[in-house]
Amino acid sequence: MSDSRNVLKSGALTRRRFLKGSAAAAVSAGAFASLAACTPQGAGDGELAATDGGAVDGGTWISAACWHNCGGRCVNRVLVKDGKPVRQGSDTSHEDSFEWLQQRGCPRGRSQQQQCFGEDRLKYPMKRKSWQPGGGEASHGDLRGRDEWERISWDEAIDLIAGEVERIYGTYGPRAVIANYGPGVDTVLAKMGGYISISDTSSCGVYAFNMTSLGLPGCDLGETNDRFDNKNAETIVLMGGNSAWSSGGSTMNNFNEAKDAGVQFVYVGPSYNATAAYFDARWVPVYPGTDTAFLLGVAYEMIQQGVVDQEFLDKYCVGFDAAHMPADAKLDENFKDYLMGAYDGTPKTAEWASVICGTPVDDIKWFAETIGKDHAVMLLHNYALARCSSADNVPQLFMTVGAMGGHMGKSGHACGGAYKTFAGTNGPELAYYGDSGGAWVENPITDSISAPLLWQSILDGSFNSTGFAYSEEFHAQDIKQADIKYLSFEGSSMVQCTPDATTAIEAIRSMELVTCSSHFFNAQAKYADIVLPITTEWERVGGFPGHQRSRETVIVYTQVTDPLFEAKTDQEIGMMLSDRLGLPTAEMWPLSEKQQFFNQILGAGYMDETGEYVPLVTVTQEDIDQWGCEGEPQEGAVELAKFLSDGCFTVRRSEGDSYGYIGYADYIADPEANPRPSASGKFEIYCQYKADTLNSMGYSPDGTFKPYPTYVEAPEGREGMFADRAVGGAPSEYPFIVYNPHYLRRAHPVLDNAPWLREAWPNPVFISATDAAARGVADGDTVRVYNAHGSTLRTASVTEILMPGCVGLPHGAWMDYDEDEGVDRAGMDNMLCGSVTSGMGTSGYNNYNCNFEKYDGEALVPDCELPQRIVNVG
Ligand SMILES: Nc1nc2c(c(=O)[nH]1)N[C@H]1C(S)=C(S)[C@@H](COP(=O)(O)OP(=O)(O)OC[C@H]3O[C@@H](n4cnc5c(=O)[nH]c(N)nc54)[C@H](O)[C@@H]3O)O[C@H]1N2
Ligand SMILES: Nc1nc2c(c(=O)[nH]1)N[C@H]1C(S)=C(S)[C@@H](COP(=O)(O)OP(=O)(O)OC[C@H]3O[C@@H](n4cnc5c(=O)[nH]c(N)nc54)[C@H](O)[C@@H]3O)O[C@H]1N2
Ligand code: SF4
Ligand SMILES: [Mo]
Repeated sequence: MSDSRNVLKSGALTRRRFLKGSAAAAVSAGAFASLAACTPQGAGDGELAATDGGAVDGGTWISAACWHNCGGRCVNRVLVKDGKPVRQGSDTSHEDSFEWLQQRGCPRGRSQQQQCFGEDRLKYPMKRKSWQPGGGEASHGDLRGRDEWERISWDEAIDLIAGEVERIYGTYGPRAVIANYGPGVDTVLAKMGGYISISDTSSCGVYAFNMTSLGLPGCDLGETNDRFDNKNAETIVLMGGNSAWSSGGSTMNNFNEAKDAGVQFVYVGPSYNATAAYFDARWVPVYPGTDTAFLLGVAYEMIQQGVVDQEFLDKYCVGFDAAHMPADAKLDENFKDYLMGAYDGTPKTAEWASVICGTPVDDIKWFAETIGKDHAVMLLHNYALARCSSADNVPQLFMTVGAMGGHMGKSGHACGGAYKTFAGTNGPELAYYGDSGGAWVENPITDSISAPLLWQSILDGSFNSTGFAYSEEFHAQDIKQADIKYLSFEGSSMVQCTPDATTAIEAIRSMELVTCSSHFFNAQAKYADIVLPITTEWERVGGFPGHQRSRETVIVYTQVTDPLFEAKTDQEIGMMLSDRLGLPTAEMWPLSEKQQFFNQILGAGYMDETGEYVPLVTVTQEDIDQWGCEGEPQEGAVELAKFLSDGCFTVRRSEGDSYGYIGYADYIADPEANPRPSASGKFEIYCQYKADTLNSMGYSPDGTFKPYPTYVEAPEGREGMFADRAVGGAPSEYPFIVYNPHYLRRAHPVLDNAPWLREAWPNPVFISATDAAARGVADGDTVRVYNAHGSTLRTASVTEILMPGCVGLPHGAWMDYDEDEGVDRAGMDNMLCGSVTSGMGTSGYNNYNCNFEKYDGEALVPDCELPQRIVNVG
């Protein structure tokens, strides 16, 4: 809430009138977030003007996609009249209650019409004017990002790409290509011999490591409790995270019973954000990237206060103390003795921790007592703390502290991930959709580049290939050569979302070919040579949003309009390119998009009260004939037409129903019969695999990681705030830690261009009142935020709810780089994240250092007053 307050304070809302009928409380925390009706540049008259709140006669409500990677996965519905959207709404399939939650959308979802029908949609295939096929000089690579564009036909576009793909694969081979598992062009590239891909720890940060080696489930999702159990806790700790801003949908509602029951909430992180405020949480401040120091102080104090559940540790864990070591231990050291200072002479006291993490000593001691063995506590972590350099010990230490309190496998207790749609509930999926039956072309090349080193590796001509984040296979440093000539941007925002934007521009300019399929002239398109316009999901046959979804709901969407202008689907593009290259197109895409969707519907199911999975949708022979698809009629819980019109099916819950779930209950009940997936079958507070693997990968000096969790300094981070890295001494050149909250205006960069959202959320940089005063910066001033990696401009939002020493630069703003001045004007986060990594090749977005100053150039105008990026090519 408080972050929103600053948005209000920055003054932009005063100019607005609010849209009648938009859901002001759609961000589930009831943040001030609202959909503003001001029509700045580019919102246009025409179709969109019809949504200004007036009455509508007639029209039909249909379900529509909200498909981007915000994690919300909400129901989105559109009132369509004469083929145009005139209203947007959300879940009306049933009345909302805690038992039967609606999956309501947020203002981003309700602005999707500005994606589909946006004036800035890419309409035709385009070619960068100076680029010519053939490589070398003909590419005029240095003009990428500043060239003019010309319209070309689909035939020309496919001919040009096919010719270049043949030339590049023929001359240099597949190792000259980087792509990222996109569904069309990248599928063709996989068939041509493959490409080097990217290993990115992205969302889950260091939890993208092999968590099973510690005894945790993959990424530590899935072993907290069902939401009906939250009220049984005395205390719920939220470590990092901000569901109110960045989970959307209904996840905050999972805690409503607990909130009403008076459960105490505690928020641990650098800002007292909207989520903390919603729960009236006690704030325990920590600097970004220093959670291990904080938790070590907590662990030490738990021992001092005698609140450790020794019995739990002895029975379910290895490595806490010398008497309980795993069989494969090579080092005669254990966690407890490390805490006591046996190996480095430094006991990890609250006082020791406080210097590093900035948490007051009394807060650390209070926290240790609060989460002790005599209390019912849910320790729920988000992943912001894991998206930090050198945070690789976070998962093991969080688990250790949970085990010290005995907080696993019991009602009212939990220890694990709370993120996106898993925030506040867990257990087996109760509703799901079926398999599409589509084919998958394997990329035969298994080498990958660590995302934070991507652009530098391209320039260096070599990279370290150590396995894939989110897999269970990691290996030792393995330096490979690569002379990259072709970059394919399809379905990911590589330029925007990968660290080191200034190096990205240089690396991209060294290519012979860059292709991009996109809806808009975003950073990927801007720096490409050939741009292919793709349909939005509103122009496709319908589908199910991927990514994580609520355990109780399956969401579906239908087609809103025919494809606009010359946009095509990824599959259509892939098939055209494949045909032109003489590849076996029918093998690669054996099914139509419609049949794939139909298969997903037929395969959809839900869990009935007896625990059986049964078909969800009733499909008749008439339906099958009408769709013109293959399939057998079936009986389900809901008729096809109703399912598609509702946009979802949600399982109705009740207190004490058969769908309840307590994480780790089976292991706690019988550890021998239900071992954890680690080498010892237990929670490994000493994990040999962890240390051996991390130390061998070559991103941190060998020996950095112990088999038990310790505090590891980050390359920048807390120590980087000080000259000579001496904490508490003189400030360094970059004396702040910058972190990147995921922001309400957009999902990553997607929707950053939507006029209503630009108007509603101005995208400031958050600066603490203390630091602002010290630098003479007032709320609303334009500031330059900079470090050794880059420089960006934003309007300051000066706030009391951010720890001094921290700067919050929202994630995902569309890069607007002024090459003459060497400064980005959009507040793009990856300007300040450099080619820095550690541990597992981690993308450590949240603990870079920076500085800021009042900007002496022209003040920024609000983003919503800037013209939209429209390329006029005829
Ligand atoms: N500095 C910094 N960087 C970060 C983060 C941070 O906090 N700070 N966060 C990180 C995190 S957690 C994540 S998950 C990543 C996300 O990084 P990405 O996954 O790269 O980001 P998205 O924008 O979701 O990428 C989707 C892209 O596909 C396009 N698209 C949408 N639909 C379609 C379609 O049907 N077909 C095609 N071809 N394209 C489509 C969208 O326009 C968009 O460009 O960013 C990471 N980067
Ligand atoms: N609106 C919107 N929603 C999104 C997205 C989006 O781009 N926009 N992206 C989606 C994706 S892919 C992801 S991964 C999620 C990310 O969702 P979250 O992980 O919740 O993301 P953040 O917004 O980075 O972090 C939230 C809070 O964590 C705290 N924090 C930051 N660094 C640290 C740290 O080092 N330690 C501790 N203890 N706290 C810290 C800060 O208080 C911050 O407000 O959001 C998803 N939802
Ligand atoms: S939270 Fe995400 S999925 Fe839900 S309506 Fe908003 S943008 Fe769409
Ligand atoms: Mo993410």
